[in-house]
Amino acid sequence: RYQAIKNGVGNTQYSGQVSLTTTQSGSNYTLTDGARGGHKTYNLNHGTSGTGTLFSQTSDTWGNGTTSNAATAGADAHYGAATTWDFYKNTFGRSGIRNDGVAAYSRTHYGNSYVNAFWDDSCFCMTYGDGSGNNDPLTSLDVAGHEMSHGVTAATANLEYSGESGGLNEATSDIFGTGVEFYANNSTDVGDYLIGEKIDINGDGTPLRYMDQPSKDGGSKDSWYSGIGNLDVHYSSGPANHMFYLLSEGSGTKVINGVTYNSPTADGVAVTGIGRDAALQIWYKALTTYMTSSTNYAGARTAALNAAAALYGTNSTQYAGVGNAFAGIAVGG
Ligand code: ASN
Ligand code: ZN
Ligand code: CA
Repeated sequence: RYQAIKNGVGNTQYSGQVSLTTTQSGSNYTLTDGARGGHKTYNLNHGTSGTGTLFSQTSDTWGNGTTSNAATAGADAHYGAATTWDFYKNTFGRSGIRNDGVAAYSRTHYGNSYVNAFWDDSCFCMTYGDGSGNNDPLTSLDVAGHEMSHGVTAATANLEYSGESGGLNEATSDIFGTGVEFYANNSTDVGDYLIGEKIDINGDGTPLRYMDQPSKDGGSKDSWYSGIGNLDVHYSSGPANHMFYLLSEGSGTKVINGVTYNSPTADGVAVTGIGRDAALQIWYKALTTYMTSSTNYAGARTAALNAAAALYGTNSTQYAGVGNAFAGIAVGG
């Protein structure tokens, strides 16, 4: 049967109106992205196993911006997968999560009032719950980028998901999820150094995590200390998130896209940022070339210094910036 790659329209819940790559098959359109490995987006319709049904309809306009239309979450998820694909391809030359050109797939409407989203390496797939009261799907762009980046980590350094390496694994997902959000350059979903600011996961509109000062979430730490590996990985990620913010933007107060950040350093010494683009390149090279499954915070510093040396040289401001940013989270030589 005749199949063609199409440019559909998504009326998303979190990112406004976006273009979606879809597939026309006879008189139907499906959420199948033929431009990015064939990524498919499914509707579990509140089930918790299998794939449910592929989003399919006779119109190529998807969702209505609210949870009243099941395809809205499909549009957000499909947009998140495409933007994550494009971020990795155009920022790092990485073709898909495993760098083999193969797409994952997405499942939306998992369970009932399920307040989480997760990557599963065994199915090579992404799953999104609908959030509290099935009203706040976990399909925002930074969450999508966070979760699929777990697949990238699994395919590269494979940081073990416990102890300090677990915190580094989590931070890597926050770092690249944030990279995806900035990459999108979406006027209704601007980039920030907050995680989950759109999904109202706390019920009071506050974000899940803050990279400039992770302790603002009430559980994460701003700086490394011996024993941080005993925390939940979503809290021991704090120092690495903080390091990435310092490396990108520097310490102190700064307004970016209308959000005010205030980033302290462990030793009170001011840090100058090297810019987010260079910080992303350094973290990606560190992850994919120098880190291993057991890398800890000290090892992450060495990996990032090695990456900065390879990319920019040891006399560069970028190399010095890595040392300064790690000193800012109490990880030194
Ligand atoms: N959403 C969670 C995360 O990516 C799922 C998990 O517990 N791994 O961190
Ligand atoms: Zn995670
Ligand atoms: Ca965000």
